[in-house]
Amino acid sequence: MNAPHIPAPAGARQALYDDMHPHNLTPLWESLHQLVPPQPASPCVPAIWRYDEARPFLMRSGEIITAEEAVRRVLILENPGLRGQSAVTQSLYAGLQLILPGEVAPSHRHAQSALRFIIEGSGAFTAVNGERSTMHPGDFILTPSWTWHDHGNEAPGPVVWLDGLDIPTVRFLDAGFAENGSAAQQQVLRSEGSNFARYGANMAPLAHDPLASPHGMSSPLFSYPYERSREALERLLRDAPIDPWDGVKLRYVNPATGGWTMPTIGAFMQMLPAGFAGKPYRQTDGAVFSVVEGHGHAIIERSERDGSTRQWRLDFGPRDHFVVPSWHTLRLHASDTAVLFSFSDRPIHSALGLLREQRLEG
Ligand code: 1HN
Repeated sequence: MNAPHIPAPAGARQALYDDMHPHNLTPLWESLHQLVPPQPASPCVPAIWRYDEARPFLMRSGEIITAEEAVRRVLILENPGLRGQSAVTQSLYAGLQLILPGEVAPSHRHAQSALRFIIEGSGAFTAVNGERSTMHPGDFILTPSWTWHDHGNEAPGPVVWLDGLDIPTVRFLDAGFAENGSAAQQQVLRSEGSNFARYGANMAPLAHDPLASPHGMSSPLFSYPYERSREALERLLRDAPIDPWDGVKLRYVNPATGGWTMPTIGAFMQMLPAGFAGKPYRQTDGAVFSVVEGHGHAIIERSERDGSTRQWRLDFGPRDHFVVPSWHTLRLHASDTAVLFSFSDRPIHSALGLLREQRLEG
């Protein structure tokens, strides 16, 4: 839809707007073109959080508040275009969480789905519905909607991870519920690794009923170790053709269905060979990237309605985070072999028939 020029309201028009305003009525024709834009015009903007800059603030937060007092000691990665909304994109939340030796982040559950991606340190754990999973850098851990979860650190050093949640989506739907556990830590009901033994070996229990799963619509496998993901990517990088847009990119799956790991958040890991200069692509799902290994840069472009283009260059290294908003063109470059974790709202776009993707030659 092109925006025809509608002059500023005057005379009888403005009088009508003023008179009906107290009756909660407003004219569609003044906002139609914003409501139905010809292409996504996100208020979300490309941004990067360099770990070297964020880490000192995180460690300072460790000196002024305990994990228990904070409930979750997290610095929110707030999109510069969405300040005050606790949002990294219009639909997603991201934060960096710190847990110090001996600390506990108490047990609770909520309608929001969460993922953890481990950034620094080893030996803390997340417990999900009575089973602990020890954290190592690069591990991907789920706490699906309405599952009990708490975190603890029995290791000698600080542990930091990236939290990804669907908070803005659940807020938009007014579907948020939450409950605190009766004790700070859940009782351990199963030995560590039992969910991996059941679902992580390309096999599944005969009796698995996805509809009766305590993980609901999410994967019953809740911890995806980095070494397994990395090994797969490294092998494909060596032995298979490299995708000109993505390098080698895989999505994390629910092994019981082959679908997404959670209904609202999709997660991915990719490896880019040294010297990779990716072709440009854009997609409707806005994505958050966490750099695991290697260095490179992202060229992000946004085409404005007046035909002009804005461009960002984000130089990244290990433990940096950056966000690529919906329908922004992304080109990835790697100077040395790079591994990138990312998550987005792709399952929502896909389920609603709204997913669009363009792979460009540029
Ligand atoms: C939450 O439960 C966690 O469990 C982290 O670690 C961040 C942000 C908002 C609401 C709940 C966690 C969160 C959160």
